Amino acid sequence: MTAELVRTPGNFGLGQVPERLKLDSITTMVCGYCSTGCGLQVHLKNGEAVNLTADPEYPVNLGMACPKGWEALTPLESSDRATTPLLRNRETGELEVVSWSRAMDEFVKQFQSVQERHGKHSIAFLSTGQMCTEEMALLGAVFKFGMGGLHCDSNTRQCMSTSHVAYKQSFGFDAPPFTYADFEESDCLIFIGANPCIAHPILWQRVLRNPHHPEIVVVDPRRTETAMNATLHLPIAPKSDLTLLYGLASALIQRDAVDKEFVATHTTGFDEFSRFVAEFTPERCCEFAQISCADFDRCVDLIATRKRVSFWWTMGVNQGHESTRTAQAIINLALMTGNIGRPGTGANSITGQCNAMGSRLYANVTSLFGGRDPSILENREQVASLLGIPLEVIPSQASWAYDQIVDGIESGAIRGLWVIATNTSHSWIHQDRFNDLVKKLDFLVVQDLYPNTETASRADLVLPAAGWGEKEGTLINSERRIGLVKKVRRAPGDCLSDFNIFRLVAQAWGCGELFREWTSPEAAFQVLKRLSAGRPCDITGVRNYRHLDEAGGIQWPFPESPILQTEATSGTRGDKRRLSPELNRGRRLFADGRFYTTDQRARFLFDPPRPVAEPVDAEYPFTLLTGRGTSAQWHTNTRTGKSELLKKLYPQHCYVEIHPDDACKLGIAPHGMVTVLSRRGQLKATAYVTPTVQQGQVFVPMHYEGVNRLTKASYDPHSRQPSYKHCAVRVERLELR
Ligand SMILES: Nc1nc2c(c(=O)[nH]1)N[C@H]1C(S)=C(S)[C@@H](COP(=O)(O)OP(=O)(O)OC[C@H]3O[C@@H](n4cnc5c(=O)[nH]c(N)nc54)[C@H](O)[C@@H]3O)O[C@H]1N2
Ligand SMILES: Nc1nc2c(c(=O)[nH]1)N[C@H]1C(S)=C(S)[C@@H](COP(=O)(O)OP(=O)(O)OC[C@H]3O[C@@H](n4cnc5c(=O)[nH]c(N)nc54)[C@H](O)[C@@H]3O)O[C@H]1N2
Ligand code: SF4
Ligand SMILES: [Mo]
Repeated sequence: MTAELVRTPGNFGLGQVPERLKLDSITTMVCGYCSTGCGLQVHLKNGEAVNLTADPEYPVNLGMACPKGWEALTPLESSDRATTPLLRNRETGELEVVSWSRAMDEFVKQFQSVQERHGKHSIAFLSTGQMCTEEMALLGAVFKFGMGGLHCDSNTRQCMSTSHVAYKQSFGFDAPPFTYADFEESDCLIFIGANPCIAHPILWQRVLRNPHHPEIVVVDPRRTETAMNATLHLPIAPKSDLTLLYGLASALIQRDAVDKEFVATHTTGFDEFSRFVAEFTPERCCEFAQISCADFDRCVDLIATRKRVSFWWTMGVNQGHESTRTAQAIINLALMTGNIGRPGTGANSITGQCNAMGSRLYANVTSLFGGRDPSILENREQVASLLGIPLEVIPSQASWAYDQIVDGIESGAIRGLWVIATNTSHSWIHQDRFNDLVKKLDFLVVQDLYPNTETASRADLVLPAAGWGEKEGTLINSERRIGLVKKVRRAPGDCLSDFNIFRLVAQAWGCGELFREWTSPEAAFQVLKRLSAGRPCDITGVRNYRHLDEAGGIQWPFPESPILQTEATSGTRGDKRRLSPELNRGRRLFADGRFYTTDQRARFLFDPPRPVAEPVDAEYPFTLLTGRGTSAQWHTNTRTGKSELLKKLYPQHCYVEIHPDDACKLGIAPHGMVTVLSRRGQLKATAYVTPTVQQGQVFVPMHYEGVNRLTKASYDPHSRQPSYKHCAVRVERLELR
C-alpha cells in the first residue's frame, strides 16, 4: 500500500471501506511521550483525529510505535480533564470553577502581592520537558524578562541535568553527539544504567536491526529485559559504576588500547587522567563492583578490539550521587579509544521526555536562550538585541536549582509557586517533605491536563491546559531531531494551550508588549531560530514548520547552508527519502574531531569516587532501586492511567521486586503483601519474587504514588540531579488478618 493510496480520502486501498471509517485525510506528527520521538500518522475525519498509526516513512521509528504511542489519543478523551480554571475557595477549601479573566486576575494579584511583600525573587516556577519548545521558551521569557522572576527549574533536573553538565564541561556545549543510525552501525553497544527494552522500546528495535552481529554489554544491577538480551551482563553493585569505569580505563591503558593520535590531537588532560586511574586495578574494581574478573576482562577486550564501540547511558547513571563524573568517565572511555565522531560510536546519553532536549537548549531556565551563560554581559546584550527587549530586564544571576527552590520554600524565600506540566508531589525525591512544604506557600498554581494529579489537588489555582495533539509546536528528540506536533483535536471546555496561557499571563501582568512578536508557536519558532544563530544548536536553516514536516524532522545543527538546504528540502517527503539517504539516516557530531571548547579539544574530567548518602545497615538492609516498570506506564501515570487498554498491560497495584532467597528468609510468598519502609516513609506493595534483582536489593517502579516517600534527598554536586536510585530500606511481611 503506497503512501499516496493511504492519503486518498476514504480509500485504504483495500476496496470498500465502511462509512464510519472513511477518512478525510491523514497527517503526520511526532509522539509526545518519550524522547525517542516516533513519527505518527494521524487519521482525520472532519478535521479531528479519530485514530493513529506509526509512520512507516519517519526516519526515527520506520513504522513502529510502542503501546503509549498507539494509545496517545485516549488520555485526551478522559472524563476527568480540567476544562475550566479552578480557584480554591479559602472558606470552604474547595476548588471552584472560575472564568479565565478571574483566574488571571487572581494569578497576578497573588503573585504580585507576594513580590511586593517578599521581593521580586520570591516567586518561582517548576516546569517540564514535556511541553513544546516554543511554550517553554515563552514561559522562560515571560517569567524572567516580564514578571521579574529569577528562580525556576524543571523536571529535566530530575532527569537530564547530569548529561547537560557532563557534556558542557567535557565538550564545551551540551551536545549529545549521536544519531539513531549508530544503533545499527555499531559492532559493540555498551548500555550503562539504561533499560531501553522498557524505556525506549523503539530504540531497542533499532538495535535489533543492526546487521553486524554486535556484542551488547549491559551494566545494570538488575537482570532487566535489556540485560537478558545482552551478550554480556555486568550485574554490578548499585552505584559502583564510577569505580568500574575507571578500572576499565586503567586496564585499556595497560593493554595499550589507547587511540594516541586522537587523544593527542583532539583532547586535553589525558596524562593526568592516566596517572589518576592507575590505582584502579582490575582486582580492586571487580571486588568493589562485585563482578567476576573474567567478565571484566571480556568487557575490556571488547572495547579494545571492536572497531565501532558505542556507549549509551540513561538514568542508572544520571540519577546518582556522583553522576556527572560517572557520565564523564563514560565520555573519557569513548575519547581515549577514539570512539567518537565515527559511525556506530559515541558517548551517548539517551534523553527521557519528548522535549528534554528542547528544555536544555531553549527553556531559558538554567542558561539564557541557546545555552548562553547569563553572567556574561555580551550574552545578555545579544539576547536583548535579538528579542528587542531592554538589557536591564535580563537577570545576570543563575537561577536556583529544583532542590534549592524547595529549600527556599522551607526558608520562606519562595512564597509563590507555579507548577507546569510536572507532578512534583509524586515525582520529587522525598515527596513527603515537599508535600509538607507546599502548605507554607502563599499561592500555588498548577497548570495541567487534569485537576486531580497529586500536585494539582493541592493547588490554590488550577489552569486547564490543552495537551499534545490539541496544540502545535516542536519537540527535540534524543538524536537532536526537531519534530512537529500538530493540533488534531479540539481541547475540551475552556482549556488553552500552554502557549496561550503564557500569553494571557503576560497580558494580565502588563508585560505583553515585550512579547508582541510571539503571536503563535510558529512565530515563536522564528524568534528561536534567530536566538540560535551562530550557536552550536544553530537552526537558522529550518525554514518553517512545513519544512520540518516535509523533511521528516531535522536534526540540529542546521545552519543556513546550501548543501544541507538541498538535502532536506528537495522533492516531496517520499522522494526526498530516496534522494538523500544520508540525511534520513541522520547526522552525528564531531566527525572532524573538533569540540565546542575554546581550544576545540574535549576534556578528560575525573574525581575520586565518594560514598553513597545512605548505605544499608542492619536496620535497613536492602538497597532500593527505582525506575521504569513497563512500556505501557508513563511516569506518575496521569496520562497512561486513563487508557483501559494500557491498564491491561501493567499491574494495577504497586509492587516490589525481591530476590527469592530474601523473600524466603522474610517469609514472603510470591504475590504476598509487604510493607517497604525507609527512614522517611513507607508503602504497601505486592511482592514479586524474582531473581532479576540481586540479593540485598529491591526494585519499585516509579509509577506508583508512594515510591518517593521512601527515597532519600541527595544530589550530585555538579548537576544537582537527585539520586533516585539509591537508599536503604527494610521489607516486612504484612500479616493478613
Ligand atoms: N515506558 C516508559 N518509558 C519511559 C519513561 C516512562 O516513564 N515509561 N520515562 C522516560 C524518561 S523521562 C526517562 S528519563 C527514561 C529513563 O530510561 P532508563 O534510564 O532506561 O530507565 P530507568 O528504569 O529509570 O533506569 C534504568 C536502569 O538503571 C538501573 N540502575 C539503577 N541503579 C543503577 C546503578 O547504580 N548503576 C547502573 N549501571 N544502573 C543502575 C535500573 O536497574 C534500571 O534498569 O525513560 C523514558 N521512557
Ligand atoms: N523514584 C523515582 N522518581 C523519579 C524517577 C525515578 O527513576 N525514580 N525519575 C525522574 C524522572 S527521569 C522524571 S523525567 C520525572 C517525571 O516526573 P513528572 O514530570 O512529575 O511526571 P509526569 O507524570 O510525566 O508529569 C507530567 C504532568 O504534566 C501533565 N501534562 C502532560 N502534558 C501536558 C501539557 O502539554 N501541558 C500541561 N500543562 N501539562 C501536561 C501530566 O498530566 C502530568 O501531570 O520523575 C522523576 N522521578
Ligand atoms: S517509543 Fe516513545 S516516542 Fe515512540 S511511540 Fe513509544 S512513547 Fe512514543
Ligand atoms: Mo526523565
